[in-house]
Amino acid sequence: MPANLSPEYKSAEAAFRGAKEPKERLECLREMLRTIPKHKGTDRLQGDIKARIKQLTEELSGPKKGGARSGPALVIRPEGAAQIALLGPANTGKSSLVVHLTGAGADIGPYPFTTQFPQPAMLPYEDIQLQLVDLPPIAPERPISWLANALQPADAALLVVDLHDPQCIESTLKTVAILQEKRVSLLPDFQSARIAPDPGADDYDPFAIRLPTLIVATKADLSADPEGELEVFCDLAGFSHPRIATSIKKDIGLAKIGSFLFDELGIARVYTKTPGRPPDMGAPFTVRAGDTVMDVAGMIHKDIARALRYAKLWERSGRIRGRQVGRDHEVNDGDIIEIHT
Ligand SMILES: Nc1nc2c(ncn2[C@@H]2O[C@H](COP(=O)(O)OP(=O)(O)OP(=O)(O)O)[C@@H](O)[C@H]2O)c(=O)[nH]1
Ligand SMILES: [Mg+2]
Repeated sequence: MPANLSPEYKSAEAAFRGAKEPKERLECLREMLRTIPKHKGTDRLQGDIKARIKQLTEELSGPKKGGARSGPALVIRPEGAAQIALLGPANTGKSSLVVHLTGAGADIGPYPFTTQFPQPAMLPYEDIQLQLVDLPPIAPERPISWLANALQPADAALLVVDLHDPQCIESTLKTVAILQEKRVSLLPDFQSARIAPDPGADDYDPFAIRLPTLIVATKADLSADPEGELEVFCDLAGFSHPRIATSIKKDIGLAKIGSFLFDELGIARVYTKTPGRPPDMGAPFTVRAGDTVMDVAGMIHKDIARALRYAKLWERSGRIRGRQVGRDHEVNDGDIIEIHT
């Protein structure tokens, strides 16, 4: 990133990175363009920002006279504890997987390029839900202009591969290369993916999308040794990512996907209670490992976060029972908190 960017620009960029809603992101991009110092050193970045503004504006515009774009949403609003994008070559079983994991309806076909638009569906895991986003195949034959914007809100990805396809390695590497061109990297390590890159670094790219990725091999029912084949595939293709072999026909490996994502994304469920009443164990707030009492309060309401003085906290383990904690106390999965303002 070019040096001498103004503090106004930097704060607009920080807001952009934090914005999940497409509309909010568009506003941040406009603010970035307004505040970026206009000189040669920022030409490329200015061009990038303009291109993103154009794309997002088109995606957000509803049906218009004169035949502008109308139709399904291209950016899915995040819901549930995390958003997970399904990526992969054509016909690997992405839509089938989403249907089996979520019970949603979707277009499934024995031919490539069945799915054309992002399709969200909720995967229940214990008392929370993870949002899966089925996507069209990523292949050189069908470029997807809106892909980078669609992946911006995602927290993680499933790279879905069909080992039964003789072209599997080649087409998967093409998928990864297309993503790379769009500055989307599929990271093998969920832990280090949580550490945000330093915006002050020389090679910092505000448009880089880093998705911790689980490789999901489908159609394990068609193979005598799916796990062995998956290992060979990852060796040959050079993937060090975590991996699971699955089949929807024989129900292999499917249950592991939700628990893997829950654990590796560091999702923590926090239940709330009001003084003198039992806790609400129905719908937990979901945060990430390392988040604080203050973060949970912010999810309840901005005003509550502002007025927060302390909380009383109960741990699921029973180790802590009603202890007073400060706003910076880091919460754990299963905690119950009572907010005092
Ligand atoms: N034997 C077997 N076939 C499967 C399995 N999962 C999916 N299929 C088949 O694979 C084909 C493709 O499935 P889709 O779910 O449409 O694949 P997709 O990746 O969404 O395809 P595109 O949207 O075109 O990229 C269909 O014929 C499915 O029935 C599986 O676990 N075992
Ligand atoms: Mg599909």
